[in-house]
Amino acid sequence: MSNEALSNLLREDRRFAPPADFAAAANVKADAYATAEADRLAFWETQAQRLSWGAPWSEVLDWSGKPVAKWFVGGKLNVAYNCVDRHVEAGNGDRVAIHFEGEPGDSRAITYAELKDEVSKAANALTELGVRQGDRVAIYMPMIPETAVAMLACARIGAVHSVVFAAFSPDALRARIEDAGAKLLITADGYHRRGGTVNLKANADEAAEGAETIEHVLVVKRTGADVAWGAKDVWWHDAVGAASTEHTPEAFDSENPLFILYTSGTTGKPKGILHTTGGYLTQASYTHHAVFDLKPETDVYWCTADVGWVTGHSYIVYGPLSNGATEVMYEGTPDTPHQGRFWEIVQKYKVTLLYTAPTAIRMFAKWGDDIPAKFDLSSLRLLGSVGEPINPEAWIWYRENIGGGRTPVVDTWWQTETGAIMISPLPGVTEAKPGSAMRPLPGISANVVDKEGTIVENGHGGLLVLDQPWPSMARGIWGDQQRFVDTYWARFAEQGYYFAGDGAKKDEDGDLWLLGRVDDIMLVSGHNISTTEVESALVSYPAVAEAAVVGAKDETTGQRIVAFVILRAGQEETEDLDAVLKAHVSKEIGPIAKPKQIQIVAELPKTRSGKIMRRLLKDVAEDRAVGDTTTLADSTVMDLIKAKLPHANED
Ligand code: 6R9
Repeated sequence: MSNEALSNLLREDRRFAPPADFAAAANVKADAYATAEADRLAFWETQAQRLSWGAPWSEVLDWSGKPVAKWFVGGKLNVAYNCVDRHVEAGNGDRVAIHFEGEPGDSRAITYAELKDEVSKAANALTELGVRQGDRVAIYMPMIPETAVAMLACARIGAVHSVVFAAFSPDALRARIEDAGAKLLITADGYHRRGGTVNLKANADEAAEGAETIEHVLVVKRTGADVAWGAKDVWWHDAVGAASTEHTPEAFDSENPLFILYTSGTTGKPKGILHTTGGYLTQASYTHHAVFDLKPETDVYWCTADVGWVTGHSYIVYGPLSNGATEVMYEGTPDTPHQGRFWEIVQKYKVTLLYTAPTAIRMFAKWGDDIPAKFDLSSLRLLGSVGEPINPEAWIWYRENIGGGRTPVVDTWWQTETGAIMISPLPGVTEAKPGSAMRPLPGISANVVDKEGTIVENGHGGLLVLDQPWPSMARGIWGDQQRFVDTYWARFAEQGYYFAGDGAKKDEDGDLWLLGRVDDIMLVSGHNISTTEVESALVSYPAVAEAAVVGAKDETTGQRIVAFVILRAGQEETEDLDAVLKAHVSKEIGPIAKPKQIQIVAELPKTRSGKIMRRLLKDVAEDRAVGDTTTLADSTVMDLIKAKLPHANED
């Protein structure tokens, strides 16, 4: 960044207060902010009491080993007991925990009593296969209930799971197995995807082949496809099927590792982010209760993320299950067999709380308003968003077309490293602004600073930092604590801030607007301009569904703004569209932010979790060979974009 702080360009005056009945019945009210502010540690101590502990803690936070925190020091708990058994003991064994919907339309409802039996059996089977407290288990699984069972079974015996997204390659899986030294791999024969089946076992075999630490491969039968069978392979239905439903959960130390989750970051070797139990579960549980306002007796909650991402860990498995939720789990894609599939599922299960990503919302907007309009979505009472900044227009589209213009929308900012939601509206309290994640949650503290670490005034932008420890913070990078310090804590070592890597601004009221990754910020004629603001201006033009903006080298202005734009279904690429869009951005946020070049494209390069990979677009805009595309969800996308932009540097 240049010395000037991030320019504050976009204005947004729309406000959405919670409906009165929602506010009146909300789980968390406005007083929570003041309570937490008065005594942050006492506040978290209260939230930890949401859980059942086997032994009490002696100290809430030990921060002497900074930046590695210990929360609820000396406390003991069993995560699986908290997510399963205690709901059965409380008399809720007949409540459905998971409504599973397979892509081909098969479905299963699993109650808490059944989940307890399955998790207990799996825990016994894992023990039988030699897995002990502290051992690492790699889980390479599709979106099926056994994945949650496998994770909970690890937690139950104090083993550490490392879930690897099922669409990752054998090489990526092998690298993660080796880094963690996993001794067991849990996988499936395959899964249903876009009307076909994927042979997951073949990939798992290829990965396990060279991975010497793997002693056994436990295989769930999902598709029934023919699979190769080796000496280490064990069928889940044999090992787990034969195991006893009796299993006594042991209470483990609050800092016992729960999971490793690899994030690729922008460059280099994936980082194995380490999370532990007591603090993690406390914040996952509290934030799920506070942000989604879950009423376990009546709500049906659906988080559409894949369990291979942190969102799946915290808001499919640990948050909702610790709160006794009834939730939907869907195996497939949103457009199989038709583009209304999500809305059909909402209608079928009468989903009340829906949590999805901006990339999906923009895709639905692109497909057209008429698709959700065909379904009864009146059960919905709250909508959530996570993963990227949500453009104000996408926020409005979501509220209007999915939420019927009545539901609160919560834009939730957090990271794999933060473990749980950090910045979000409270749905029964906050008067939300479309596109803003608003305020840190009660008990959380964040700020925006300039590159020297000085806090910026309201109305200015800069770098988002977290200036107080929080319960679900990462405890390190597996096998490389120095990298943990260097990556997150070195930049503002003097102030002791965690630097998240994101740009943000504080508006005139002090509310926070996330502006994308700092690496993506553009420098145009001496002004730091966020990609998010220009993208949001483009998306606010009715014909535009999605936009990605990059700064390309420019001899006169330092960088020039190049935009890649996807149109909504049925919109034609008219002669004057280029000029119209440039004028629109100019009017919305000012001439400085006007793109020099606009390309209409059919798709944008995205990671498998749906984040736009601007780095690759920058390569195209600067007319050089496109860099590493291994984390791209669809490798053909870049060819299509390059074909559309043969001479990127010509204006
Ligand atoms: C949960 C998750 C983390 C990065 C984060 C930021 C972006 C996530 C966001 C958001 C703006 C939001 N991000 N939520 N940006 N508004 N509501 O996505 O974790 O995969 O580790 O990504 O995602 O850039 O730093 P992870």
